[in-house]
Amino acid sequence: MPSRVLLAAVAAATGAALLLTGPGAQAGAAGTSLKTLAESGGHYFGTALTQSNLSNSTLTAVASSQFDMVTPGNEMKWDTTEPSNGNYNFGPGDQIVSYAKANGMRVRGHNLVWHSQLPGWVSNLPSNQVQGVMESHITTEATHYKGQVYAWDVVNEPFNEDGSLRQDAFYNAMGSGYLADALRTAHAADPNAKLYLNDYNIEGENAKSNAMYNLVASLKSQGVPIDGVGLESHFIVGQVPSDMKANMQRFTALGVNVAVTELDDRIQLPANSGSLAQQAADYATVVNDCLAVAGCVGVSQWGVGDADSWIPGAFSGYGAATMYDNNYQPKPAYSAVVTALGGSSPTPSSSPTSSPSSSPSSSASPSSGPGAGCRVGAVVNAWNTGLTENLTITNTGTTALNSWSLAFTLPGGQTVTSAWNTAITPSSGAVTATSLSYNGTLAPGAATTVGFQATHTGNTAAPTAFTLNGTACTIG
Ligand code: G2I
Repeated sequence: MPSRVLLAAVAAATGAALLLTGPGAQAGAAGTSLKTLAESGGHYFGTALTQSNLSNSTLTAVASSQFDMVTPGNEMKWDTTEPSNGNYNFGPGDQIVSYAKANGMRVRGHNLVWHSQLPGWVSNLPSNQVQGVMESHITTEATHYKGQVYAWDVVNEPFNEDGSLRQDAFYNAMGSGYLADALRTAHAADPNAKLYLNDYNIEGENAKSNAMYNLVASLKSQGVPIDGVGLESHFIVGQVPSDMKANMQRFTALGVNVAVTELDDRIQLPANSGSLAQQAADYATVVNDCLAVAGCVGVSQWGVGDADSWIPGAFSGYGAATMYDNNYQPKPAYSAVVTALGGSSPTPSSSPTSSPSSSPSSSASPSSGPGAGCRVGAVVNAWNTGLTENLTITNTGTTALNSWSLAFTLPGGQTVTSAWNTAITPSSGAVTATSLSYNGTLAPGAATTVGFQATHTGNTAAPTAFTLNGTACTIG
């Protein structure tokens, strides 16, 4: 090929590649996205949007390209929709529905009955008027949106942490019967909408989720229309319950769907490559748990990007809870979710670099011999086609290291795609992970944690042997 033709071809290819970057970037060369990947498995991938979000074109570019389900962040709540008795305002909610329709997205209605964002006039009603007002509110709102919402969170957050019902205006007036009454009223207004009870801290098995389980079982046995349970899933990084899948399965065994309705995973700021990697593993865990449960219909993130998240305002010092950073660039969690959904993982702009640092000087470190010793603990988080692995390296010897290199062999089929706190080369087979400028020093007894993300073809095992600066390490 003449060189100028080659140059033109390279330029064209480069141009095409550039089109795939930036806000709303597609996930890979095949033009995949969260929504197309989710849809290929019969699921949806949603986000919450508020009215003010709609005027941010960077945000909406991501929203419309990546998500196929919208939950209005505030616009369908009682304080907006019926600020005074009998006076309804559906304008803000209608704007969200119009945006969703224009972009081929469905809507999760959120919510009809909730103790919060409830106008004072409802809480101040004499108790013998609450049932009528609640039924009117549900009927009017669900009728207004009839045929336009896929699902309703009919009652939001009914439980206290100990599994007792909140003593809000509805419970105080009607007792526990308000839940069945709300569901029946919503069903009468929009028989095709899926009706959900939604709550937080019910993702694992605990007193609150047990109470939700018992409630759903009781409602089902009475023939009350209930289609699903929403697990809000507002997590702290590293704390996704290990029994989330089992918990979802026990709900679906009752004959209802489950959905992850408000996913975020907050990090103590500032985020670093380690916390972002753990967040990526957490997001992958949640998505994989949903995919593994027949009857888990989809996952929604609460907000598009970190700039839209409620977390910094509610939890001082925490943030970075979504898959997109403040500039709507995808974070490692985005890649992890793409991979979990079966796509090919892009390299997110904010992922930790895996480019090799300058080679450590071998003379700076002792090799095997008197004074040398090490221990390596490996923790693997795997999903269907990918994994993350954290390696904690402890200097168990008596001599300080100034730099280190850790040799190990990756199980067959594993290929490293990115690394944090280390550089790994080559990407498969017998590899070496080397220290970076800031973690080469390892005093006797000191430990450092590094890690990597890899694709796999079925073998998700950790390496079985490690050698640090030529010394064989113990495992554990
Ligand atoms: O709190 C996070 C979510 C927990 N589950 C139910 C969701 O409905 C809830 O969403 C949040 C919204 O994202 C926030 O935007 O609900 C909050 C209220 O409980 C919303 O915050 C409120 C602020 O507290 C108000 O000061 C503000 O006027 O948003 C209002 C509207 O912007």
